[in-house]
Amino acid sequence: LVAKRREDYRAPDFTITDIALDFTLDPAATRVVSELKVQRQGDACAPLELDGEHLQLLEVAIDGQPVTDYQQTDSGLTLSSVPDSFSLRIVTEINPGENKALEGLYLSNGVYCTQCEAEGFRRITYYLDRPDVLARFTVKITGDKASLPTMLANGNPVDKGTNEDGSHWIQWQDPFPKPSYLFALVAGSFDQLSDTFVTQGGKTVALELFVDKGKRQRGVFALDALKRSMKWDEEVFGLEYDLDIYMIVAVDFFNMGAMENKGLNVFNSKFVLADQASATDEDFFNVESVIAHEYFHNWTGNRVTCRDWFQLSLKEGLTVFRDQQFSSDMSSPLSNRIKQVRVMREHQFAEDASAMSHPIRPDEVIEMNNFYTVTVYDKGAEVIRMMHTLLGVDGFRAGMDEYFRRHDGQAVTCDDFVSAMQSATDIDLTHFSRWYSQSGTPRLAVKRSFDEASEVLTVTITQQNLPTAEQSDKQDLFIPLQIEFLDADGQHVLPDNGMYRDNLVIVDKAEMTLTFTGKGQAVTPVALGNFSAPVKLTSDLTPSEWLHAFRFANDAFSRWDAIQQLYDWCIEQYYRGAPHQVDNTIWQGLYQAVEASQDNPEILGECLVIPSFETLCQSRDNIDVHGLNKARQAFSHDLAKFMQDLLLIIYQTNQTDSYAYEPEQVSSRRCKNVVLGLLAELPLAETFITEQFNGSDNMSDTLGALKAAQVFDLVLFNNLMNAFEQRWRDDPLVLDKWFGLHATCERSDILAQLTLLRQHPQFSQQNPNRVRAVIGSFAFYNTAGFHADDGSGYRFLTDYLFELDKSNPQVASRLVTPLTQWQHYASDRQALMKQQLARLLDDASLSKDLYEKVSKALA
Ligand code: BAL
Ligand code: ZN
Repeated sequence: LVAKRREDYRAPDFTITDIALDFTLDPAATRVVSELKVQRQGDACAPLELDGEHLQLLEVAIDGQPVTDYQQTDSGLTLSSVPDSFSLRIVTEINPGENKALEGLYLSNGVYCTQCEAEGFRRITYYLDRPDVLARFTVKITGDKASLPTMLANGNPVDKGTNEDGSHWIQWQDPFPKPSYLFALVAGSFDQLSDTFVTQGGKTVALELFVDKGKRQRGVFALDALKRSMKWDEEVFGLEYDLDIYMIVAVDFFNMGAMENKGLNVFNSKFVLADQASATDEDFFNVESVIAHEYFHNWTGNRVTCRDWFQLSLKEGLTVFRDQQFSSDMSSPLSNRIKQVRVMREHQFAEDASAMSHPIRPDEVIEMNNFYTVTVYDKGAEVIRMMHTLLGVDGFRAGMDEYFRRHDGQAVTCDDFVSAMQSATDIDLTHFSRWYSQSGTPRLAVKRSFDEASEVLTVTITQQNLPTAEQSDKQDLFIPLQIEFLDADGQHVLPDNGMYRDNLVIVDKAEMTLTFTGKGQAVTPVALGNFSAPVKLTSDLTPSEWLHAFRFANDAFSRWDAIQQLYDWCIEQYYRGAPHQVDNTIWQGLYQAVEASQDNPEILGECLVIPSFETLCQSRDNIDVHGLNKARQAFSHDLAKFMQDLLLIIYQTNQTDSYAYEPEQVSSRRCKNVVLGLLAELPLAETFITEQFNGSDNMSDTLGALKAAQVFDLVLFNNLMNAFEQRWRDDPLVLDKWFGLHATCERSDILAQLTLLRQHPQFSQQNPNRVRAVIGSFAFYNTAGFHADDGSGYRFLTDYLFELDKSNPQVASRLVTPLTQWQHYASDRQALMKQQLARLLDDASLSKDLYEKVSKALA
């Protein structure tokens, strides 16, 4: 298997200006007629090399004449001598019913649906399946009228009719040239929600949402979220929708979260369906943010797309940044920022430290599906955010305007984006743009030294960029570091030198120093405000200074982070077997910090979350997994015990009235449920958990009670879980929460439990959501079970991956991630993990998805 390299990009020798597709839908034998207008644009002798996989070729004709002198392989079709401009007709047959990989056109639960990004279109017909070939699509769909009353494709419906055999047909036309990855087709029987949106230019757009029969009510929130997204993009970026109709279809079988196909988004139903009874506040949040994300792609992704797949972050990093800004405007900047940073610290830092490390713009790819990563998406968004910080709101908007002015209708690169941004700022972005090519998490250290004689306090900021798996040479990056300085009274002070602007320094070399003259030595630097750069920060702050920072820092994120750093320090003392180092001053300090925040449930709820095991791993090496996990649990227990009276008060004062998904209630519920999770460490919690479960009128509180029961005791947990199963047994999407809770339960018989879950009537290996809920939850979040000392957790996952890889390599490749991230653990554990990876690599039939990750993890 050979890797493709970014530097090998060549413009295609041909382009396709128009494509007319004609589908006759059939579960086992769908016929696809494709009529292409092909235009040579490169080498006069070049053959036409079309991509195609899993296709049965029936006919090829050029300008109406049948052709037989072509070469057909497993991966494509080559026509050696073709004119410079011609029409090409290709007829293929495909089998959507047998397509369990869920790429291309597939049939599940009676619904035909497509997923073409990144390279799925080649499973539908032979084509130049690359994002820099933009064509106008016309699509005719013929299907059974009774079972497929709804048949959709991109663009606007232009014609329809009924055939004599009782089937019906419809024709769609998309006026915007687009790459094949944005093609979509859906056919099935749905409940439909309809609405309209009037753009700021006065155009009325029809909005249509299609959901499973009987789920209409659960689609209302998503449709509203769409309207909020459309309005926000007009207000903040001046971007209007461009077609007459915008459709969203929710399907149950989907590898990704959702897909931004032009005018016809296809969604995993998990990110559409939400109501009070069945969805948590977090679900509502996710629905709104994914709806927004896919909508925002209409400009950042569809109108301006990627030249090649190495440029994926061009559209994904930018669109994640845009959806993050939207969510923050819809709810609260602080809780949003904390959520985003948790993803970075738990998952992206882990990826950067692993064998799968790659820059946000990767250089080498074997299987593109492996690069829809937290690095490309979330670190990509952090890079855009740093530009936003450097350019300011107006500068960033000016850069975006210029980007669309230059590139609307084109397929471009990350360099093109930076160049448009460059036009809107005096800052030279050349150094900054290394963020696109360098992988790894920079380490920043902030340290102080005091010279008694001159009374000068020096703050030294160093950056270190360690080699990563695929890249040994590193350069210093251009890092915007938000920082504030507090004196002993909590007053803000400024250094003599070095500030770029208010609260911001630019760390663009290995070391820089800031000095304070005559301010004494009690100056506390509070760095990385608002997580201004995706770096790991260490500093020489003491526990009492973290508490000081919490009390006096202006930046709300820094206040939260100060408590997190202090927790990390405390857990480290437990881990080293010295819990007494966490003395009464620290407990009292934490108590007072919590007490002082009682009227702010938002920050309180976040501050009472103990750093996750995964986050703790990112600042440690040679980890004794069970030692660290137990240290974390013991610290949580002692914290709950010390604060018991205060936690009870907070639990009571944060009860909410009848349910509404709105920011204040969300914060209170979150705070209450985080507190219940801590109280679950104590015997008195049983009543609270049971009462909350029985009295709950919403899924957030129900799940909060179940999570607390999981911590409290197995008997209570099992009782409540059984009741939950009774209530939701016919609703697999909701039951995923139950699957996930069982799979993360730290119990000695967890593997037997997992086997039972796999036998559950609602479990289906064909459905990615079920697989992620059971196997994914176990591998990613069941620390004790997955990392069992005898290696049985690793073996269980590996055995499962052998099976799953045969039907759905894309999902299998996601699930192998925890096994590939062995770098932080002690060597005996690394050996156990590698043993299982080696079993996978030994399998000659391994998919290229798994091969790429496993072989790198063992290199
Ligand atoms: N483009 C793949 C799904 C998403 O990021 O929107
Ligand atoms: Zn996206």
